[in-house]
Amino acid sequence: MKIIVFGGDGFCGWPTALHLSNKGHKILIVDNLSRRKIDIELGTNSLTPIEDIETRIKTWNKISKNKISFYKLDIAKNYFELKELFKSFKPEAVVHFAEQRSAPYSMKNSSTKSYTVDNNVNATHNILNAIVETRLDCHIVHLGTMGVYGYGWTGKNPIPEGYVKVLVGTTREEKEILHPANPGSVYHMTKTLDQLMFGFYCKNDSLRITDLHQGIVWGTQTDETKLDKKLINRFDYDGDYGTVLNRFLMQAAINHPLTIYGKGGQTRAFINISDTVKCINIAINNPPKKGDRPSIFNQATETRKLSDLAKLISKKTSAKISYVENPRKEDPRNDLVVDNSKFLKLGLKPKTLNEGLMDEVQNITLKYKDRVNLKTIYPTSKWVVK
Ligand code: NAD
Ligand code: USQ
Repeated sequence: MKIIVFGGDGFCGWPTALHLSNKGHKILIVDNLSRRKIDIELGTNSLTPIEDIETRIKTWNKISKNKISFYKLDIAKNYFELKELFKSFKPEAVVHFAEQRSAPYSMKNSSTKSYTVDNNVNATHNILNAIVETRLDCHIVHLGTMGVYGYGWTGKNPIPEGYVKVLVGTTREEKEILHPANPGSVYHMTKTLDQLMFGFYCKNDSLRITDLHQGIVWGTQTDETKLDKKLINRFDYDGDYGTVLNRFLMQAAINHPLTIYGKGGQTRAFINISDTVKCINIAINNPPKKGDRPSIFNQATETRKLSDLAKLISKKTSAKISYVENPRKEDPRNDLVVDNSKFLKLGLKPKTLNEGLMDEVQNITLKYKDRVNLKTIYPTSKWVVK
């Protein structure tokens, strides 16, 4: 299949491009390299020494019989160039990772808020527009987030995969609707806007769209990125882009106390990067039909309370735990159970936290700990403007 991976230089996009290439697909990566630019803006870096995109691709193309190509483009700003790209490459599927994905960065100030909205909404809408205008039969696989549901559930019922049944009015008419949106940051809000655009374009133009509501991704390497050291994936650890579990693993490696925000009563959903790439392959192989509503999968394999997660890592590594004033506006505690039966039924065999954590510490965080910029560990973005 011919597939464009938008955002294919990023943390999830790069290993996905390699995995899909390994599966025999013809891959074109499209990325504006904005993530690398933001590292420079924030004075931080990937913990792992990542190569530039040209070297990455040259290295892969030496190893693999299936070649990957790269096109540098800001898809939020250059609609006509994007449309021409669709016309010339004629993808049968696209995977859309190309959004600003950090909640703290999206809450930093008015310009990062506007940038996140402009970038994410326009990137998604331009892809939809281009498929309609070029009349290609192209399946969109989009990376959404568990955060669109919010964290208001009691844990008595699992979060359903995208849609909920409701009884309306005095006649108690049954309807199935998109799960109510309850975003916790400007970034998460853009993902709820994406959902509305997907619903509209499925209804109006019969586009085929799969939206993957992904949990927090942890880990670094996949079978493909391990094949050569120049293929290594990025690992974010700073206060804006570092996600909680990878941050804890990096902190344990440098003997820094694990930074729990608040008391750690927040429960979140997690998935290992090697399962991310497998889920995307499964989604590509199981597209919805034309005329269907967006197909939604919960792409998460386990849920954990942050205090339990910190204790687990502390037990394995002897790291200390610290409680930091929470810079975010979020409930101090919540329970969370997630229905992920669609992926399990399609054959996903999840990698659990218990089996992967120490491998990550030994092969990544201890190995590269000297690259940590200590100044970027604590969070600086605050949710409430004072
Ligand atoms: P990332 O920032 O590492 O990668 C995103 C890539 O998209 C970057 O390479 C960036 O340069 C590119 N990009 C951004 N805007 C672009 C534009 N306008 N034009 C072209 N390229 C553009 O992020 P990631 O962690 O790989 O996340 C990928 C997707 O998965 C995001 O949409 C994110 O919301 C979603 N997701 C990530 C996680 C996670 O824990 N990392 C969890 C759930 C969902
Ligand atoms: N947290 C800590 N200590 C830290 C960092 C974070 O306690 O050092 C807490 C936060 O307060 C929050 C939780 O950990 O309660 C998760 O924070 P995070 O930064 O790991 O994840 P989040 O902001 O939700 O965003 C990440 C990705 C985003 C993706 C989302 C999936 O950056 O792109 O959409 O995970 S989900 O959370 O399931 O919506």
